[in-house]
Amino acid sequence: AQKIDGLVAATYTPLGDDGTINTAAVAPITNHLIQSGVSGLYVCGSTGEGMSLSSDERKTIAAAYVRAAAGRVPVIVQVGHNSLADARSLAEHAQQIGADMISATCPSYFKVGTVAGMIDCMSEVAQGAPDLPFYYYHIPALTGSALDVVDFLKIAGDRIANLVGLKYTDTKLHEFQECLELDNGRFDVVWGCDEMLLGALATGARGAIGSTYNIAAPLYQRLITAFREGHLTEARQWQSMSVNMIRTLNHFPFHPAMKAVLGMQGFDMGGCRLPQESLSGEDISRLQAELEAIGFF
Ligand code: HMN
Repeated sequence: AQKIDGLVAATYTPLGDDGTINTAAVAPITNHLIQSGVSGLYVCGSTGEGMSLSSDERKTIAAAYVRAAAGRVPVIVQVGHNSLADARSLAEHAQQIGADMISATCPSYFKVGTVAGMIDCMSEVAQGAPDLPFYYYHIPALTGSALDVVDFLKIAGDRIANLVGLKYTDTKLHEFQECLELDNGRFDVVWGCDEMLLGALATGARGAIGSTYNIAAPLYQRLITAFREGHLTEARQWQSMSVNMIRTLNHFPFHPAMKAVLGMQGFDMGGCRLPQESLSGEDISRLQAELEAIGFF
């Protein structure tokens, strides 16, 4: 089966001044990301504000990214929704429009109580796109689900026909390693914490999905090359640059700040939807000055 390799950008959803989705901005950013070396696009995740969009908007954005990618890199559509019926219908849509893979968070208002319950939820969603590889999206900090992900994989692997792996967005390298090593590496476990990419590579990661690959893919490419060639000191320097960059972005609401940086790079993504608060013009100038001060620009 196709696996996720290299840097996958968790894409942003461009919004216009009136707050509606701006599909015209999808093609230019997609071309730029592919030119800067990303090997895939992850659409409508946390970064893409999937949870703040209506299902129709999610379908429109997913279709726009699939069209813009035009088969050059795989597109993974995040279809998680608190209504499992809606999640399933988003999965069906992803398959219809020719997306390459799907991924889904678990329901998160009422918490999933048991591993068996989690498998029931996720198989309901995965069945919507039976022909596509399915990646469970493990992001406990945002879903609030504290179930053991290793236990989930152990059982779900035989119960959800198209489950191929996980997007692992937590910081426990030992748990990530367990997932990678389960059943002789049966699962494709993709790393989701950009500021710890080097640690994940050392643990065996092959692919990573993240937001900051939108603005700094070349930095992370250099990190990966240095790591593969055994230049650990250099790899650490690139990771340290990423840590500094993310610290600076976190002086502001993170995703609105990321969209502002894309604006500075020539890609107008607009602001974010509430509850994420967009940056004022003054904030944007301050962010730019702070990024210049750490040598990002
Ligand atoms: C997505 O679902 O859009 C992202 O892939 C999630 C991704 O793992 C990001 N996590 C969150 O936004 C919570 C990271 O890229 C994160 O933004 C980065 O490590 C900076 O902290």
